[in-house]
Amino acid sequence: MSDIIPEKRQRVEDSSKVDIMAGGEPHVNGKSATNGGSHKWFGDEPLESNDPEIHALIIKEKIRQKRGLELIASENFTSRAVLETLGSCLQNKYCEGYPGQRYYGGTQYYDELERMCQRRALEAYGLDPEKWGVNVQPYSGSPANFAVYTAVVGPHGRIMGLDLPDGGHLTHGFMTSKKKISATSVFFESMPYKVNPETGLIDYDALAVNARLFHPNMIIAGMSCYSRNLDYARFRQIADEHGAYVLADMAHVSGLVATGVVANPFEYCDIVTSTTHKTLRGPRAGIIFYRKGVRKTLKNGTQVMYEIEKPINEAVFPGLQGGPHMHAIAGVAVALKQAMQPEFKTYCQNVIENARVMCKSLMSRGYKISTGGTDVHLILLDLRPMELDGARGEKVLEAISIVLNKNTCPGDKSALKPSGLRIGTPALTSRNLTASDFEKVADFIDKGLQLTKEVVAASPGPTLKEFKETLATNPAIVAKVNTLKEEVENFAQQFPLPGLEHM
Ligand code: DSN
Repeated sequence: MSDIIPEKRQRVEDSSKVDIMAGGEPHVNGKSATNGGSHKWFGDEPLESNDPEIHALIIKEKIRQKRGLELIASENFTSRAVLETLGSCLQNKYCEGYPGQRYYGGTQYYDELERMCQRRALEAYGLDPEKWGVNVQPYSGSPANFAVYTAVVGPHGRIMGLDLPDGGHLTHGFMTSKKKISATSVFFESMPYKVNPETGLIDYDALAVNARLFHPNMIIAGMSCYSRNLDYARFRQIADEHGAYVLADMAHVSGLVATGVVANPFEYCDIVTSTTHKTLRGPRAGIIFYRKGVRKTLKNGTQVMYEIEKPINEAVFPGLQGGPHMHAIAGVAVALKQAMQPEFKTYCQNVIENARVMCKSLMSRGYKISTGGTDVHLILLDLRPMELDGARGEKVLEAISIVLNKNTCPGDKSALKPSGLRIGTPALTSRNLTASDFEKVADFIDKGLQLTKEVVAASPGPTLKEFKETLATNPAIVAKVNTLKEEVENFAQQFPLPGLEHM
């Protein structure tokens, strides 16, 4: 016991599974806890007794997921098989380097595993290994994008991405007039393109005009909140005027691309990045596809080759990352295999169908949907006609166990007061909700937003603080919130939580 400091001794004594033998020697399951065997310092104790506080929070979160309606467009419920890889022995090992060239011993199974993931990634997207390569090591989408810019355009290279308030992503070069917010606008020169504030559709003509002034090295075709197919052919055409690369960040739609239910970026783009946990339903990780072989043939017949494979791989490791997260890479491999099953295509078709059903249902109740519809897994609800804003809508919906996020709408003057709500269907479709269930979800959203109007009316003043206080304390409002929350939770609990029901 001498090697256990008093604070640790206290924790041992707190554990219900440990009995203190005469002399203060902790024993677990009859074996000495300080002398090998299954003692808690050895690491064999279940979380529940080893760390009841963290365990309790996980249980609370699981209950929240089960009782709530998860509509965040970028989230999903991954499978039990993927969760098993994440909690497996693969989490223990360092594997810096690439298959066949590691900086650590003991990596023989990891080489096999990473190669398998690479093969499946190319297969899932129907890519010829002679023409495309893939790096499966990025920790997530943001580092994947940063690695691509580092490798392909270099420091202060010029990038053009959809502006964040117009539905783009932070890592597509986001900055404001006051501040370079994303490091991608600090280390690279960025100029945004926008959507048309009237239609909500990407203004490709304005992009073409601005590209002629900016002469980008890369144009990014990707989004975080845009409900229409991207016109990759048009991006290609605009980029070609400047010899620029086209990077598709297909993070949101990667499952939908794999199953061919939305436009395919691989036809027109040079590089494609993605996260793997959104519509693809895998673990939290990132991936980069890059072209190989001939980039273009000049008029004199000379072939210009793609020379991005080595720079991209070197940018990921050792440029920006250390050891790859092999447990996550194994999870990506599992998700990619699942994505090639016919059932996954049905799932993706349902994701889009359910988004359309919600869209129609909300529009029939008089709501305004940006772009007037959807081709993908999300819709953007514009609350300006209701004289509401996204922050207030999000708060009330959260109070009734509907989780989604506030979002700017085309033409919003301030990103600080977004006037819309982004609503996505991937997660609830994974919980087996069908079109008629999504009608019901639309009905709950409608009730929640009508209640939001009541909270605004009952607030003593116009600030968000006053609004939140009213929501939390006004007895009539609290009673309505509780009734609606109970209805939502009773409905949501009928549906299974993939991967978690057995735990
Ligand atoms: N933050 C994610 C989203 O919600 O769209 C993208 O990385």
